[in-house]
Amino acid sequence: MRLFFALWPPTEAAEQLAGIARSTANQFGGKPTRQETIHLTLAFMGSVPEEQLPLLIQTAQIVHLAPFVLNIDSLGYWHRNHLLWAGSALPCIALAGLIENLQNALTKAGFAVDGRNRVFTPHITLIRKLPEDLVPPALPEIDAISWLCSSFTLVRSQTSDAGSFYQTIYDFPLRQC
Ligand code: 2AM
Repeated sequence: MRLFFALWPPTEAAEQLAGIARSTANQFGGKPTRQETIHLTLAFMGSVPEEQLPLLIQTAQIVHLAPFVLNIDSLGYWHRNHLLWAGSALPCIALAGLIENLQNALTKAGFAVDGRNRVFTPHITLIRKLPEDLVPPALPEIDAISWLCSSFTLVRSQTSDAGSFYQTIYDFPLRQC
């Protein structure tokens, strides 16, 4: 099973982000992310054997952190993978703490977290497959979109020609004990 942990925005925030994805894709080209698939990845696990699922869930349950407000207020562009994303202009300390705690717990339990040794830039992918010859654009400013993150999710990813499909496997409430 191809799995990842993510923050899933509430409907209103997802609607706003999907609107930005569509309008920006009209301007620059590329494939906007569908509203129902908008998310922020915390840890990408890649392929995990199904029998390891209980341990994976138990491991993520160790993470006890308080809910926090995430503020998405800027766009970024990665030429190397032709991708436009949304993120926070100022790093969110609570989000960084969640990513660090979760990835540490997973690694300690023996799971391989993809990109663990690279710089991890938390982002919400809004457009894929931007034209390869696109000159780095002056990105539009966006109004801040905020939401209270009170849980994170383990998600199964299935890809087909029609795009990526995500299935929630388990929700983990954020709470300090
Ligand atoms: P992306 O949006 O920048 O592609 C599901 O594929 C999620 O996991 C996406 O948010 C994707 O980020 C992220 N991800 C991180 N590492 C990945 C990898 N090696 N392969 C596919 N997706 C990855």
